[in-house]
Amino acid sequence: ATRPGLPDDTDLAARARAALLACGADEAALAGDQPARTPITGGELARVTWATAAEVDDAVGRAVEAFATWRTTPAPVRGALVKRLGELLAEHKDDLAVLVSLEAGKTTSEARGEVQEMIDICDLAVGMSRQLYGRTMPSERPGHRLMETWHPLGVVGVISAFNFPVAVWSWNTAVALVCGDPVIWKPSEATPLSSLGAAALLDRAIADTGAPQHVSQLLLGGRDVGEALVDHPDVALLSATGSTRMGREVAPRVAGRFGRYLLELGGNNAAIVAPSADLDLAVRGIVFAAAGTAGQRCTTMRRVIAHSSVVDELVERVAAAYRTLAIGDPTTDGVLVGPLIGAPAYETMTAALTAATEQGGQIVCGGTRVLEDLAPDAYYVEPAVVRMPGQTAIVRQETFAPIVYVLAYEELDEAIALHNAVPHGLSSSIFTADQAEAERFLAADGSDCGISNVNIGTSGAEIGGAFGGEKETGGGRESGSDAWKAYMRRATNTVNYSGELPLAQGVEFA
Ligand code: UN1
Repeated sequence: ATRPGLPDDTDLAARARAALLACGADEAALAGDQPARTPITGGELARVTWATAAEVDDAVGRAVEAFATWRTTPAPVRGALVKRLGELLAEHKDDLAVLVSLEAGKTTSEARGEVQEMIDICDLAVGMSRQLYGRTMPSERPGHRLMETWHPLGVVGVISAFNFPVAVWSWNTAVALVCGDPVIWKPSEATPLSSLGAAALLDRAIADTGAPQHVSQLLLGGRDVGEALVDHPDVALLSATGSTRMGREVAPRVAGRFGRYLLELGGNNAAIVAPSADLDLAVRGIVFAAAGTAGQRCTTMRRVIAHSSVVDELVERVAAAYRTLAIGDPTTDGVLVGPLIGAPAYETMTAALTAATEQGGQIVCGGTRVLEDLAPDAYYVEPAVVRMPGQTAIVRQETFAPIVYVLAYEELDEAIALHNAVPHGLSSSIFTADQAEAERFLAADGSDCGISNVNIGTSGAEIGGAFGGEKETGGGRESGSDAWKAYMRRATNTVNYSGELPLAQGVEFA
């Protein structure tokens, strides 16, 4: 049925199919029995085939075989594959963005931004393919050279979440590939078509550059497939993005087999708004970071800690901006807030708002479900602003929905203490015109997060820096800077060209 204000399911399914085929995905991939849904209406887009846990072993076997060739392929030649992937992503930016919008519910601009992030990491990884530097250090022995070499690590398993259905895979994959590692990808159950589209582009790049076919494999499937990757002894690095609860299960299982893991878990990201802050800037930064992506980024701003001299005005202005946000079909021009991913997300949000009220909070605006009459199976909500009397239990928790809690402070020390008094440590920011305050926030006794910003919000990090966080965020780092080291193994080499055999530390053995 046609729903005024929301597209109909047949139209969405047709758009998904066209985008997927344009990316080069095989039509046979759509002949499965597992429904792929869109949060825009709750309707079905297509049916896909899931792998079973038993197939994971075969996939890992194929990846191990590909590794034998790939690890000795010169890194700049590996870079050529990633360069081709970047070109194809640029060519099919809109196709892939359509799939991301339809499956994750992102606005067209945000979905294109996600694909741009993929193109960016490809560019960075191509450059890295001619770097991957080891160091040389002075040996204490004459006629000796001491150095380190970075070698490919092995098979990388990537488990990704619905909210960045393709970018997170690309951060891992572009870097892993130049580092010489084959990748097996288990995406979120909620976003199979986006992953089929992205994987099809990489398959094309592999064919175009003559790289080994199985340096990239996609396994759609449920929890059992993810678990089989976690437990497989030949998966050298398991990179997982998702909830802290998931990470708590994954980490000990991978560590138990002495595998490596890289975790990108939740966040309870906050901004401190100081008395000197430019409030225009702060309001815009807060609205994008708190309400954008319908509050479903791991970097979403979930707390604002504002000085008592500005908190009332700030809340008023943020609430006024919230009331103008267009909520609805994220593929329509002008809409800024799309749907939540599904019913459980909506229930969690409602429960959090109830708890916040019980804990003394006051809902300033938002929290109401909208468009229910048009699409009973879709979950659109007005982003909420909640004033809290203190940092109560619900405020310390991550709720993956557009709720921002506002607290007041008097002294910066108190604000920083509140800021850090949550289990997660992903992203953070301070809005201030006072340089000393900004430096204090970035210092060792300031924000305890992996990402700390000044005068911008918590979300929307660029790929050039290392991305990730501390504490219950899991400690992993992906993307830029030296995050590539997680995908390689280091060998320390001592080369003796002296013709003698002096022992280190002055040891005599004769
Ligand atoms: C995520 O939400 O899982 O910093 C990743 C950002 C994006 C990545 C978010 N570049 O908001």
